[in-house]
Amino acid sequence: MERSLVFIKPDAMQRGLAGEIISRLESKGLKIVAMKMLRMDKALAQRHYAVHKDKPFFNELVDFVTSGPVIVMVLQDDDAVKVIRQTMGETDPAKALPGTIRGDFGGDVSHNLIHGSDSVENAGSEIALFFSAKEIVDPFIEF
Ligand code: IDP
Ligand code: MG
Repeated sequence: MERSLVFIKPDAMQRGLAGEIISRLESKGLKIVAMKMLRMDKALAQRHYAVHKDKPFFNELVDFVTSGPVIVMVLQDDDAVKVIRQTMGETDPAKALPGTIRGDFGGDVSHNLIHGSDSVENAGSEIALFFSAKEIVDPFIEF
């Protein structure tokens, strides 16, 4: 079982796409094991995107992701990281295939609707930034 950190970015929240995005992820079989809405402060956004701190778009990225609320989730499934990345589509919505979230709902490279961890290792540290262990509800109870 693998876990990934996903958040619905402020552009998707503003466009009313949260339900559609969550629905697509659930339809792929991913289980929500943690979820909350929050507005990131700059410190949290800078830590989350620390790997990009020397990129020319870093400040714009931090400003954007702190510009409004996000819904942040931990999703779980076999191969969750890869399945989520495939469901999201490529970083640049112009290059993302139809059928993917970014390919179908567009935007641009700075406003691309969704974050998903890019590796199991990064997923672990990203999850720890947003959630305490007791906020993650696992295992799923059979009923
Ligand atoms: P990812 O979200 O598909 O993993 P990353 O390369 O990790 O893409 O970049 C993180 C985020 O930074 C992207 O989702 C996007 O919001 C933003 N970003 C990436 N490249 C650019 C760029 O060239 N210009 C502006 N923003 C960018
Ligand atoms: Mg990334």
